[in-house]
Amino acid sequence: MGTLEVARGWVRSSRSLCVLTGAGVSAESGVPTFRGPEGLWKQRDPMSLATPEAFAEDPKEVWEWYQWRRRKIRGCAPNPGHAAIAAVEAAKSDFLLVTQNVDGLHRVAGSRRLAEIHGNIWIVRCATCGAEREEFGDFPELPPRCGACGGILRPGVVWFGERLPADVSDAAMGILSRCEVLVVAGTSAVVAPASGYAAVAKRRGARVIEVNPDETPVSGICDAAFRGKSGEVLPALLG
Ligand code: BJW
Ligand code: ZN
Repeated sequence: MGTLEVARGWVRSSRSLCVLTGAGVSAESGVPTFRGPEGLWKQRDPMSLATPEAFAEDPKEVWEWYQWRRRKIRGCAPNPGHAAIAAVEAAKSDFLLVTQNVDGLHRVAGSRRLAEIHGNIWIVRCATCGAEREEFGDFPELPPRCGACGGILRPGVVWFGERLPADVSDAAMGILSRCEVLVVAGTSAVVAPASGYAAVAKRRGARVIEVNPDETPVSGICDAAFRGKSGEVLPALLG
């Protein structure tokens, strides 16, 4: 297992770097993780709400959950982990941040070369005509309706059983097929396809570094693992 100094050297000397993030990276900003106790809303399991079936059955209830989360996230700011990722991007000619997070905090922190593989909670899309726009405010009535066709708007996120958008999925596979170093931070690594990304990079010889207070299913294939908070470890690792 590499030490922090050794892993920092891998990051520094890499020409091609990929950072894969999950909800843990936003935890220190106050955004509840998906599978942590704070993620529960009215005792409902997020796994049962983040599905097309739940939305088809009760769009108002699913939207109430999203409105609750949008309100929480609105009060949150990026933390030093987000900042460290944005800063290392500037130092690399080949770089991609692949994030499962929908909160938009990476962009607020300054990240520009990023693939939001599970979408973005501030985007709304018409379930009928597909019209899409950014909306940061609250909706007075739920579910919100499309101004163009009157259809029901949905959050611009990827639910269980839905395909990832092809452009971001291709971009992620592209960087995984060429990066020298992959840093995996703040993800439980249980949701496909991102749960397989570390193995894709590792198979072709990339160094894989994990940052997470807990072990995960990908810990076993990592070349280095740092069991701390990303807001503390990432500035030291990427700086
Ligand atoms: C810290 C920290 C700190 C704490 N610092 N770290 C069997 C049945 C049905 C489906 C499947 C199945 N097997 C596989 C599937 C596919 C399914 C899947 O993987 N399911 C598994 C749960 C079993 N995947 C999909 O359906 C995906 N699509 C797909 O596969 O399409 C294929 C297809 C082909 C052909 C036709 C159709 C489809 C889509 C997955 C979409 C996931 N969407 C969500 C919701 C997004 C919208 C929203 O937010 O509401 O994305 S689910 C949720 O999980 C969210 C997250 O991005 C994602 C990952 O979670 P993440 O980020 O890892 O967070 P947590 O909470 O799990 O972990 C936090 C971690 O942080 C922990 O490890 C902590 O230790 C750590 N931490 N504090 C650092 N300070
Ligand atoms: Zn419409």
